[in-house]
Amino acid sequence: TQRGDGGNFDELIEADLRIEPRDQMPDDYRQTLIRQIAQHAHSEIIGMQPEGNWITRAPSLRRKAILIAKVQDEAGHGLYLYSAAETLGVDRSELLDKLHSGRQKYSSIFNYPTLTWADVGAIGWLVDGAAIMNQVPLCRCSFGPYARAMIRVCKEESFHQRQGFESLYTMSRGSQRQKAMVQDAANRWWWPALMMFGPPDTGEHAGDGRTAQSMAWGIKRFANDELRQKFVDMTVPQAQKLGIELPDPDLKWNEERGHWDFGAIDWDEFWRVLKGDGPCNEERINHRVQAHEDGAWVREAAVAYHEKQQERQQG
Ligand code: FAQ
Repeated sequence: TQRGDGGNFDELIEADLRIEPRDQMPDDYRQTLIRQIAQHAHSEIIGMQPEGNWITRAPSLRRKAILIAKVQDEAGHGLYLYSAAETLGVDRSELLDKLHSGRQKYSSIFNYPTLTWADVGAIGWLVDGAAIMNQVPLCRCSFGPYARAMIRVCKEESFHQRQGFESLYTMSRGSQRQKAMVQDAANRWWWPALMMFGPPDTGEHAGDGRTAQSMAWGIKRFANDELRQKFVDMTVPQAQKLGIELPDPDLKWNEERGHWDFGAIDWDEFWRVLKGDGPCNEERINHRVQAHEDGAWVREAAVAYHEKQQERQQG
């Protein structure tokens, strides 16, 4: 079976080959991908806001330049992902409408505020850290355009994670006040970062659970809880290096399992934030809608320019 050449869907999935836009695919597969890629794209775009909040207040020119570049990278990821979604036959403006009207989601994590400069470091360390843990397996996603987009996104995301850690490491060796800011940021971002991996796949707090079907289709490669555990295992030693305590009294190395045990996640908070009742949901969407409206003239100018070019070519 040839890839991208009208191959049989089940055979391609069975052989762990990529599905390309021109291949026939079940409608549910297409819809699942549109939903996930759109949600991912929206997260990148909304995710610019919490950090963007600190661009004018970065403590040095160097930190400001790094932060501007990072926020710009997130914009690039969003655009890249909207393009990947468009290969499935949807229009970007339709996806944006759904975001603005609350019919499509973005990651729960971006509904939390960035109260101090240390929060910018904590986003790099924990949020980008969780994002890469979830996205590296997506480089092997069965849908070609999404998998390929993830390769570049992950390279940039892992650089972001390191810069976040480096920023916190610098502060953690600074004054008492700086150390306290690092601890406070970790206290507030730890649990929301764990929620980024999505609801548990089993048990009383599980949602409708898309994991099993998405894994069968090769969209997801690991269950939410597996990735969450990998993230905890990776991050605890990093917290030790920063000299901070993670805000979980139940965090304990389990010799038998070879993993860190951790405490119960507040899933009521997660579902509340998803339903729109997080600390910054309203602010994030209002800001996004305003930015979209303010940018209308750019879209109009681009269309006018395109039409003029076409007229010239025809004439
Ligand atoms: N937030 O059955 P599952 C980033 C929803 S990028 C909001 O597990 P699924 C970069 C889920 O949609 C961060 N909603 O669903 C950056 C579903 O709702 P539905 C974004 C969530 O899709 C860094 C329902 O709950 N990354 O951070 C969340 O199989 C720094 C049931 O859940 C991606 O999007 C959540 N946390 O698995 C930017 C990666 N979790 O549609 C700026 C791609 C779950 O049934 C600064 N996405 N839901 O109504 C994925 O890997 C998956 O979509 C999961 C969820 C793992 C997030």
